Amino acid sequence: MPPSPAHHDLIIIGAGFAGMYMLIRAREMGLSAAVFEKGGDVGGTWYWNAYPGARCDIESLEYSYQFSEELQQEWDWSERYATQPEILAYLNHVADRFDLRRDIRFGTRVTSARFEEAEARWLVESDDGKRGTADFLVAATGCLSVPYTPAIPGLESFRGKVLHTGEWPRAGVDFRGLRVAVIGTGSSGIQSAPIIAAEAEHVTVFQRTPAYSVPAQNRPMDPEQQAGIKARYAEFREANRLQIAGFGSDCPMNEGSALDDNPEIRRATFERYWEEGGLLFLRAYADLLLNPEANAEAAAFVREKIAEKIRDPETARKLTPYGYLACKRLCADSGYFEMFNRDNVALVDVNETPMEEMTETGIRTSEGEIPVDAVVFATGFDAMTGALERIDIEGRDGLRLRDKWKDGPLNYLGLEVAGFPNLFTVTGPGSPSVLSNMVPSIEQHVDWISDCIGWLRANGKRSIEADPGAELAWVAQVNAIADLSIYTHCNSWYLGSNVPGKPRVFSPCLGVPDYNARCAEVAAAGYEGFIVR
Ligand code: NA7
Repeated sequence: MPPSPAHHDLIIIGAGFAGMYMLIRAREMGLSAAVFEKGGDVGGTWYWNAYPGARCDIESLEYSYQFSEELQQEWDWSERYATQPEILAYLNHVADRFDLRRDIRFGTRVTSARFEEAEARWLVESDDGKRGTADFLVAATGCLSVPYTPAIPGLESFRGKVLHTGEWPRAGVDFRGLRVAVIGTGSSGIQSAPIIAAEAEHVTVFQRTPAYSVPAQNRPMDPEQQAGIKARYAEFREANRLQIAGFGSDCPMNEGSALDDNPEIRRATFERYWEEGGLLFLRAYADLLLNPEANAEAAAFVREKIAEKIRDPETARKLTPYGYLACKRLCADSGYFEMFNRDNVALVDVNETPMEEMTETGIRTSEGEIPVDAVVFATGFDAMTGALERIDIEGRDGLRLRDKWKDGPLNYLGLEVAGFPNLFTVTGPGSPSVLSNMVPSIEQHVDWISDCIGWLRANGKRSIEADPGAELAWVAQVNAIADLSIYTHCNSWYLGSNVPGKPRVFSPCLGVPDYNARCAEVAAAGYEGFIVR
């Protein structure tokens, strides 16, 4: 007989921002916890997405933990927007400082988790044969952690390098002398292509949808600004919690409508917020994401700005974005459009010139073969639900999560699912997650989960799960709120529509302050909307 698996109060899946903080909180509460992590070290998203140019689009001073005043005081950021290596260094510092690695099993991919009703515990199994049982299972599996690669005929026959931005080789890639194809023009393609083009012999960008992008206006960290924020960090964090997406309090939202200003004032306002850079541009007017006409004004402004940067009119035409601004996540770039003025960069619009297949030596399009030595897939992720559905999660009465979610991710508050007692999802579908500053949203969830477990223990309860009625109402509410915005009017990964066959349901919940208030109210009311046994 195989030995009984070790039992813990908690098993945590994933050692990124979420899993690491969950482990810290569990230890503080005196709970035993084991973390199962697929990667070779901590970092999650910031471990895997090590592609050239990877950078956060939320400012460093906000995209960081706030649970420890000492930690936020001692760490210095070197740039306004941190690069992937700097964020990973920060997470390594956190792992060292709190001695986290002793409870993390690296290189361990969880394959299944089964709720054993008689004992009210979860049995977790992994691909390397490690097993464990726990009273509570916390999925800290990330929102963008399963890379999506489109099925291109002939891909297996290609003899060059095949890379995905979301699974970048740890040793890096030497692009010198190579002809490279970059497929995809979301954030990852837009960040990586200019850096690759500066090194490679040639880059061909394959674009399906031209991206709206606003220059990040990245710069070295101003030491005075950093010291100023550190001097009022708690107050700064509180002010950010009250922002619609949980960040940006130092760049206040212009509360008016874009349609109330005359064209001169509107233009001046857009110019001002353009200079702020990146996602902060969306704070130019409060109705940009709500009113299609207001959105059209901002979109026209961005299109004009983009056109000014590109010398070749035909290339400019192809790169001109259309449709709603920021319906797909707005990109923050550093020299993306300017890159197309280089002699070694070409653009293929796959709507006009479809990719037909990959050959041994390149990509055949409707206009002939483009020889390449490396292909970089910047084609995104099976977002929000992908990582959870890759694990064979079996709840009560043999119910499987991937069956339950076949028409979309039913959940309550993005925290729990009916039929899956004591399974918590950190920044799960149904919570603000990717439409907010992820780090404070992670902390809010981990704190809520910790308080919930503490409350269950204090009250002699064994299990908690979402009430089926509450989760139906919640998913309807999340989608009703999204329907008031422009977000449901395009094909984006927020809706799951980037992955063929995935049900089209809007997953993230818009509006951090209301969401946080709701979570607090529910807890204060003895976990209303949950079944507690
Ligand atoms: P995204 O934002 O999902 O972007 C993926 C890109 O890949 C996007 O431009 C897609 O075009 C394109 N794509 C996907 N499939 C294909 C095929 N078959 N052919 C051509 N082009 C394709 O992923 P990212 O990694 O860039 O960014 C994810 C998030 O990470 C980002 O929003 C930030 O939050 C950080 P489409 O637009 O679907 O036409």
